[in-house]
Amino acid sequence: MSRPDDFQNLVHAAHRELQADPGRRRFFMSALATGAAVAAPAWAQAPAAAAAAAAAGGRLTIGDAGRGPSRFTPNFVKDVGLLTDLNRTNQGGAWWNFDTYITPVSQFYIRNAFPTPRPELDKRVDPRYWRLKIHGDGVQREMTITYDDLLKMPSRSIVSVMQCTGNGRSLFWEQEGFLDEPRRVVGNGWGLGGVGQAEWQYVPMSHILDLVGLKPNAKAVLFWSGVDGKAPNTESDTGRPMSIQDVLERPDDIGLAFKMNGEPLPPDHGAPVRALVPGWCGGASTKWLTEIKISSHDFWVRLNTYDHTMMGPDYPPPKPAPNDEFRFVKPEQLLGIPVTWQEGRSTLALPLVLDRQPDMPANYPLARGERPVLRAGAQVLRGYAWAPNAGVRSVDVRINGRAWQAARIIDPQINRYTWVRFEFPFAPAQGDYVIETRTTDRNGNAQPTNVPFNKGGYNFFAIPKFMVRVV
Ligand SMILES: Nc1nc2c(c(=O)[nH]1)N[C@H]1C(S)=C(S)[C@@H](COP(=O)(O)O)O[C@H]1N2
Ligand SMILES: [Mo]
Repeated sequence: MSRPDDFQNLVHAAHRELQADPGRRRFFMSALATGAAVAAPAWAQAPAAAAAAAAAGGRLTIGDAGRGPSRFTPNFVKDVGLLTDLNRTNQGGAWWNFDTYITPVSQFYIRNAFPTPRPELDKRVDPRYWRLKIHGDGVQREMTITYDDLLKMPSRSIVSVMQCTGNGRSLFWEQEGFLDEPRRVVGNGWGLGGVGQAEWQYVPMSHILDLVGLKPNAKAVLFWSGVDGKAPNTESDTGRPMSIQDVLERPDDIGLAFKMNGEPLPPDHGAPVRALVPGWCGGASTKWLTEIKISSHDFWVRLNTYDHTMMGPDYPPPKPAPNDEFRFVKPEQLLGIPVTWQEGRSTLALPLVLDRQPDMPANYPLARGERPVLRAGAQVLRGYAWAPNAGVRSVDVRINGRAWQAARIIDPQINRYTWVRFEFPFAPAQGDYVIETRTTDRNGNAQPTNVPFNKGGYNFFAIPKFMVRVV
């Protein structure tokens, strides 16, 4: 889509100003909304609500936040204007604006440890030079494959949720009060925007394992990037192992993804090739993949020791064996139980009241402590539910602690890894309401009312409480 230069200049100028003075962000939103109404083409026009909000003093409303103006940063390749800014390397989805079954790339959260590697600065992620080394004492034939080799291999497509295990962390603060030592949760304040659903095209591990020939002693598989670091062409400590049993349980579902929603994998999401481990925390789906090591021993790396592990009194860490392989971590850093499968969860397409969390995301549609506002009268509320281990059986909602009522699920569960959308009628009078949503999976596990403390605030799969004000 071509953009008129003057509009883009306006965006860039405003963006530079914003970076110089983040306090001007709100003003910028208003200025842009007003400017856009005058001259910009339809795609660039903020919805009428945005103009109204701008006139009323600048705050974004539920409907227009997340449909904000373009925002470019050197740390990402895509325009992150539709995402909320958590910090330098993390961008959350605007879940209150989600309405599609497949999340478009422009609305898909980015969770990076470091800035996105760019092919123009780092050959290792340029498809012309990209190499994947597959080796280790658990394979019969080591190989190195190119991007063209990969494209010639048989591939499959799967629709699957990708979720950061830290999604929902805000609710550990807001609902469970884990703000102070000894039970203090730390990490990105995702709200509920650390999740999206895409169609992934991938070469299944079943094919890769046939090529290299698995030895009977194979114990673990390490998916390793090693690419994304503090600066281009440095080595990073990012990768994630899984046991060979975990792969052999579903070798056609786990694989090497090279397309997202029908297009070549975008740089911010791991181009040219990432691991895809549907149903597990997103941290297992290593982006910018360059190495697979299959060994007769276990691997310990950042993402299965002191990061992305359940740490706390309820989670005793595993004990390493003498011949295990350690990359960038020491045995004394095995602090918790690595996060794997994601439990059943649900969300409404409404922003959360964020009152207590340490850092408010920039361009969140609500100020600290503010409730979203709905109009009185009959309406339909909608949301998303997922339970990637078993699939979603049902979704219930309740208002102000009254009886649970079944919501209507509107999408088929085409495989266990997909989310489904649900809706239910809501006809409130003026006042304050708490709306709760609860997924029950096909094994009969329902979302609990709370989740015990863990230091990193992972796996918040308790029932979320959405507070609204009806006027
Ligand atoms: N190389 C690399 N792979 C990575 C990460 C990373 O920082 N570097 N982040 C992981 C985490 S924690 C998550 S949740 C997912 C996020 O994928 P997305 O940014 O495509 O949404 O990528 C995973 N793969
Ligand atoms: Mo993550």
